[in-house]
Amino acid sequence: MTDLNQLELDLINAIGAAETAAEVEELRVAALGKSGTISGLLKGMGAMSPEERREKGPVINGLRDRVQSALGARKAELEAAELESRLQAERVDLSLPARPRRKGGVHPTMQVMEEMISLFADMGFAVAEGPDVEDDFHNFTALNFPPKHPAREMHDTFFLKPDPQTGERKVLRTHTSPVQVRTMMSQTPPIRIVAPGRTFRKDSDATHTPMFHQVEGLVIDKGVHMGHLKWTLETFVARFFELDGIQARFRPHHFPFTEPSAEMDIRCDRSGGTLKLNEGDDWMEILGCGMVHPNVLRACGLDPEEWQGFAFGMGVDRLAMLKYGIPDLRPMFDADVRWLAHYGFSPFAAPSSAGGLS
Ligand code: 2U9
Repeated sequence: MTDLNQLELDLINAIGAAETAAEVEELRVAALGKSGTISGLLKGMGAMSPEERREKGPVINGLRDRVQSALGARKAELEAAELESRLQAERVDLSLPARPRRKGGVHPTMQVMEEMISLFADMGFAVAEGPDVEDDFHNFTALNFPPKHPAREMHDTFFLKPDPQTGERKVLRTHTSPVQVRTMMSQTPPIRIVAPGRTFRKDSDATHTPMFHQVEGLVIDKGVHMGHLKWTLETFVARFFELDGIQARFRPHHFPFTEPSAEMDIRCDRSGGTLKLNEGDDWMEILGCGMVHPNVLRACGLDPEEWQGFAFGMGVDRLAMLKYGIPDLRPMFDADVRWLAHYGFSPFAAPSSAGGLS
């Protein structure tokens, strides 16, 4: 029995000292494998007398059980340690910033449109939208375009095929003004909206594309006058160009839908190849505006004796080019990712009154 005690002690010590799962396996084979020491003892029980087997059997079986469980425990211990060290070694540090992979970006037109919306939203304007395909009434008639006005001509406007039943020819809207017409006809004043969107005209040269973007605005209320228009537009333009103030002039103009109408210019200096705002003796046209024509108010169901309004419109693409120094209009809509990678904005730089414009 002392031999068995010694054998158990040696085995338990060896198992405790094993450093790898492979060493534990070697010890298992040496003790419990086919020709292992303990297996030999178990086999020897066959040749024992029943009395001897009754005496030694439980001792040998006990030895086998204890060695077996020591082997299992050590194996589990080593496996857990190995797993822990692998987990440490293979840990992914999720706190590292993602590698920049900017191929595209937000188009400058859309960035500037968002900037404009954000600035007008701060002044209490809501955003209104409408369809790209319009009828003659909303695009022209309600806006006081006389029947023979040149803007209605085939060479200025994209007409769709006539409706086979009615003969009506829809148009691709030539401005976003039909959105304001629809708003006036469906809501009761006071109204304060901006209408951003795509517009279409048969124009294609160095400074015109057949599809372009506008933001138009409309305010309808009681007692609205040109002072309101002037403050709103001067404040907007100064904030848009991120200046403390701007020097503006309102040049008389003509639009069918406003009376009086004006174009707003801001002081600038173009000498030396760079454009400097608020300096020099030059003027740069920024937008068009005016007081809503009484005929337009009437066409939209409002009494001009009760309600007045002002409206304005601006070309978003041109203002994007001005603000961000884009020299050529034509590549703006080529959908070339290299152009976008150069002039595009990060989607995380969305303009807001809290986060800033650009
Ligand atoms: C309604 C009443 C009035 C919208 C206006 C302009 C002046 C204007 C141009 C600027 C550059 C178009 O993109 S552009 O070529 N727009 O100058 N737009 S007032 O007036 C309206 C609109 C709707 C019911």
